[in-house]
Formats: sequence, C-alpha cells, structure tokens
Amino acid sequence: MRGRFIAIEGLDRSGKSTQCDRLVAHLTETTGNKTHLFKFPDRSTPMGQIINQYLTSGVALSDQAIHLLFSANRWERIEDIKALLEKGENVVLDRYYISGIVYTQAKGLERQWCTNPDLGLPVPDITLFLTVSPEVASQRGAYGEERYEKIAFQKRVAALFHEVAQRNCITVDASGTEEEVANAINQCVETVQIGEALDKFSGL
Ligand code: Z5A
Ligand code: MG
Repeated sequence: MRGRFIAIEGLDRSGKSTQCDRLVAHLTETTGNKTHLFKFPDRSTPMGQIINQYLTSGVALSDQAIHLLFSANRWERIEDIKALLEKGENVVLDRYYISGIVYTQAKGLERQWCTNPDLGLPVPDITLFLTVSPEVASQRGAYGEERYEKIAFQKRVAALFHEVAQRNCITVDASGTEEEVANAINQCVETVQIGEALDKFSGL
C-alpha cells in the first residue's frame, strides 16, 4: 500500500513547520514507515534560491514570474515525492499549492490564472489548514523579516485561505499550545482513508 500524503497549510507563523516536525515523528512511530518532510518553497533547489532572494533580499520579480517559480519549485520535487509514496513511505508537506494560489491571488491576480500552473499535481489525502489570527501570528518569533509579513496583506491572504479551506481542507485551531495543536492534528490524520491512486489537482 502506498504511503500517506498529508499537507499542512496556514498563514505565516501559524506553526506549520513546528507541527510538520511533530507530525513526521508521530507518523513514523504510529505507522512504522519512514516519513519524509518536504517544505515549499524548497529553498535548496536552483529555483528555490531565486525565490529565497525574492523573499529575503528584495530581488525584483513580477508577480507573474515569482508565481510561476513557486509552482515550478513544486514540480521539480514531485517525482521524488511520488516515488516515496509508491514505496509505501509517508510524505508530509509544509505548504503546497493552496499557498501558491492564495498568496498570488491576494496581490490581485485572477484565481484561474493562479491555479493553472499547479493543475495535475497529486492531491494530498488530507490538507490541514492551521488558523490563527494575523495579530497572534505577528507576536510569534521573527515576524516582519520577509516580504509578505505585513498585517494588511496577511488579512487578504487569510480571507482567501478561509474561503478555499471550506472546500479543500480540514481546519485546525492553531492558537492553542503546540501540544494541543499536535493532538488535534493527530486525531484528524487518524481518520484519513488512503486510496491506492492519487487524484490529480483540477482546481479549488
Ligand atoms: N509562498 C507563496 O507566496 N507561494 C507559494 O507557492 C509558497 C509560499 C509555497 C515563505 O513561506 C513565504 O512564501 C510565505 C508564503 C509564500 N509568506 N511569507 N512571508 P515559508 O513557509 O518559508 O515561511 P512562513 O510561513 O512565512 O513562516 P514560517 O516561519 O515557516 O511559519 P510557520 O512554519 O507557520 O511557523 P513556525 O516556524 O512553526 O512557528 C513560528 C514561531 O511561532 C516559532 O517561534 C515557534 O516556536 C512559534 N510557535 C509555533 N507554534 C506555536 C504555538 N502553538 N504557540 C506559540 N508559539 C508557537
Ligand atoms: Mg515554516
């Protein structure tokens, strides 16, 4: 049987990376199978390095160009992800195509245009959306250092995320302690049914 394929989405500083690490440990222990973490953007690849420069050092790129790079960054890792799943190993994603779509749409581009480059990517068995108010997120470590970390922009992203999450995600309140959030995530993950074939992303 193929491995579990789980994505964690959410706003900046909602605790995604913290919870992804905990989920990897939980799945390794409870399923007995290897569990791998992929973080998007993956800043280690050639495209990821350009994305990192855009996010951290003010390198100028059009909204369209950076959007396509974020999507290409997912496509450049997808064969590795599929191979692991087919071997029966689990994969946890720290952000995926929903982040890709809503962050660019929040800049004013059309939903369909934002969706097109990601069409055909494999759909996770479950996508968890971590909710926390932008005000709470802004009090968590290191907020404000990257390009998108402004409360007005995060509010637009949050509104889009909430709308999309209703149809595509299980929403998890991430304002509690790390332990409370981890317990809620583990409960959601335990209920997931794993089909043999992965669906292809066809729109939100
Ligand atoms: N982006 C995009 O535009 N298009 C795309 O296709 C993709 C991404 C994939 C960088 O993403 C930017 O790229 C992001 C979206 C855009 N926007 N911005 N800016 P990223 O994933 O690399 O980085 P991030 O999400 O901005 O931040 P983050 O640091 O990864 O946040 P996080 O993973 O959600 O949070 P964390 O690192 O787990 O926790 C943050 C802090 O809070 C840390 O000090 C923790 O110890 C603390 N924390 C965590 N959980 C708790 C709880 N429960 N209570 C209290 N404190 C906590
Ligand atoms: Mg993170």
